[in-house]
Amino acid sequence: MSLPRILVTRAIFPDVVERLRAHFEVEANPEDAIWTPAELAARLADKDGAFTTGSQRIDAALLASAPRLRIVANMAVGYNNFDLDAMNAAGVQGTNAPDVLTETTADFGFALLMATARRITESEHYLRAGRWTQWSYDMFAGADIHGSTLGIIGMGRIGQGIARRGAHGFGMQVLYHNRSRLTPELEAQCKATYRDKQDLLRSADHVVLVLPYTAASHHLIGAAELALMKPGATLVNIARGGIVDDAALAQALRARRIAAAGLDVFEGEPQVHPDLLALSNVVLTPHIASATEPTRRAMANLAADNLIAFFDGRGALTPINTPNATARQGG
Ligand code: 8YV
Repeated sequence: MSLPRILVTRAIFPDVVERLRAHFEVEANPEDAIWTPAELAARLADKDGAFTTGSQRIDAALLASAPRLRIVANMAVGYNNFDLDAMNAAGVQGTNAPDVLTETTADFGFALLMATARRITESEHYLRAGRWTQWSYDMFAGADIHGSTLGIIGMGRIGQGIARRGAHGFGMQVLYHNRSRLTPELEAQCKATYRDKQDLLRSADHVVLVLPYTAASHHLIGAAELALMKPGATLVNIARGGIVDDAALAQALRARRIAAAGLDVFEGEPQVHPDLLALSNVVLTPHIASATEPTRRAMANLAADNLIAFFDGRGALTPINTPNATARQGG
């Protein structure tokens, strides 16, 4: 019996590719070529499954050219690269990689908040440029973290991790906004209080975005929302580009409407809005919130485990949709 055929769309850990080769006929991408949608479609034409890394768009057009495809496993917790309606209609299972990256990503959210509020990268650039000649009382004075008010928009697992760090580690008052309220037990664990979005934006010294990117969260933070924030406030986005209107943010930062921003994700990344690049009161990182070796390895293994379990007939481990069972043979 021939093995299912799997496409691995980006270079990943070689040992994870080897694990896949024990179960599947694998076409990998060790050179890490960035395929156009047409090249991806051509490679998927004879594949039964795919391993994606969060940036390959899986939509109706692509699915139409991949008649055998039954599962796409995303090595990412976010799956805004998937058109779930199209995948459901086509009978294609999608999976993501939750849980294994929660604490690492929450660590990074906190690191980015601290770097931004305490002006760490800005002051390092100053030092490296040889501009540090003497101490002065207000040199790189930033905003306090301890004892301040932290507003978290998006209170899933990562948001809760940031809340726990803020409340228990830094004595912050934690406010959150989410589509649904946490249970009283979780609110108590996170020491977090629910607020509506406007109230949270007005009250928080630091706002961290950790929500999924959907049509409803597109430009959730634009000029009107930035205008509600405190003049000394910090904004951190570790969720997805597109949740923040980057042009409006650059304008607010330039006008010192808010003090600073820390951004790990961008609209149209890896392109970054040129107005953001020109500002000193923003910390910019290249989408690395989950980037530690053990976490990226765990994410890759979870995506691989999803493919293995699915083709073993055990079902996907972390499914994110309910595909139409009759759309594809055996689907
Ligand atoms: C990924 C992420 O590194 O998991 C996510 O949703 O944003 C990151 O952890 C990125 O999507 C590429 O895999």
